[in-house]
Amino acid sequence: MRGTLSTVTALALLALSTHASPLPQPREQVLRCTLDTAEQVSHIETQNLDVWSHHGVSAGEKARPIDVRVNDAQKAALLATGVRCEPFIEDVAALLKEEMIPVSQQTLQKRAAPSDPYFSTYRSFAEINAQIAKWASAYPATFKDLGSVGQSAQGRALRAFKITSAKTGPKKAIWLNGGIHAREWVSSATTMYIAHSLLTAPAGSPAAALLDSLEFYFTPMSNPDGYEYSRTTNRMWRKNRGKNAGSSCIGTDLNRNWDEHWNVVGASQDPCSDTYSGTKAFSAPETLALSKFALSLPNRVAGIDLHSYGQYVLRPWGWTYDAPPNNDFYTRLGDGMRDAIRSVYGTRYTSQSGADLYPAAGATDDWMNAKARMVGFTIELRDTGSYGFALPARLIVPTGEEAFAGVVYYARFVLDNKVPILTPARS
Ligand code: 0X9
Ligand code: ZN
Repeated sequence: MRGTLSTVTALALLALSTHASPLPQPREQVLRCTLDTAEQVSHIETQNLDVWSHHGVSAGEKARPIDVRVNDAQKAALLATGVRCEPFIEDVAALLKEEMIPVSQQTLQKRAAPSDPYFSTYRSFAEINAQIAKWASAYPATFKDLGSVGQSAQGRALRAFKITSAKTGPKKAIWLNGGIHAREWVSSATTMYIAHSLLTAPAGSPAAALLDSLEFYFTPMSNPDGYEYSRTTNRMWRKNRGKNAGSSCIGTDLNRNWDEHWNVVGASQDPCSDTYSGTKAFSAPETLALSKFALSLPNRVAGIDLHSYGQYVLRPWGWTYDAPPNNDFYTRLGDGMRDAIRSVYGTRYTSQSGADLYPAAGATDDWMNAKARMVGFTIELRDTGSYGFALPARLIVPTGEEAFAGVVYYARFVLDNKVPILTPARS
């Protein structure tokens, strides 16, 4: 989606500026709607409807349809505006039940590469931490538990670990960050799956070979408070759970709170918005701690921030349509990751700039590229909207397998190519 920055800013904000409502009730649906008039756009905004699709909400012929979650009353009011909608997800409650059906042990065994039962379902914060402890004792030569690199707003530990081979010598560092958005459960699951794949990579495989030249650093759960809140109270929660002075609304969007063109586009200063960027860059303890952690890695060269959904490989910039210096490097890398992902199960990801999804500033990826001297990407994992955030647990492993292929490609690429260091983007 292209347009003038100001128009797009407003529209992109609309896409996410929902005040999340409680856990979806029975008979909530997701409708796919094509907006024809400004009134219809404004209805979505004033009613704070939960828009699931990534791109902005806009009216007119060229506008892409949007996916919006509604209950019966909201649906009636929306349709009264004359908007053209079709049911896209008939029953959100049924979808959420399906999400939680664990994969049977039998199904896991039947897979070509039998997987760990850990990946049969979405795991809690405590279970993720227990798995980290388990790996530390099972793989003492390759796995190092780095403990806590900081605390969330509610005092939960931000856990980190490192995977590399026992081989010594100069190594480059890659950082994989998961779970910054609470409701994107498959992000943390995939981050853990990538760790699992590295730990269990057969000797002599391309993945195992990477560990002789690289250190992989993981922060699989960078928004633990939001994640737990999404598990227990409001499945569609996105932000952290920090209090906001002077407002009863909770939370900062941790992917709008980084110190890179903070708040210039695609972010809100309304604490009730789902894209609230905080009082200043790094006002949230989570982003401050994660940024310090990344900067503490002197050999850092690259990082990926994992999100869902949409199936995108997003290269810089995310805050401006301008192409970065060395755009060719980024495009070749992104396109190669897309193709590597597709080679596993044929799943089609789109390789493009973050801004071409919609411009949004203060995000992790742009900070990596502009401020941390790292090659930074965002990956939006499965799917393209059929399940949206509520991806069934049976899809954790396939999503992880293909994402791992993308990560292997990416790691090889940054090893084999001269990594461009971007000068800070112009302000
Ligand atoms: O809006 C976001 O933060 C990301 N999409 S999501 O639906 N997972 O929330 C996209 C971020 C892409 N990167 C930048 N715009 N910098
Ligand atoms: Zn996200």
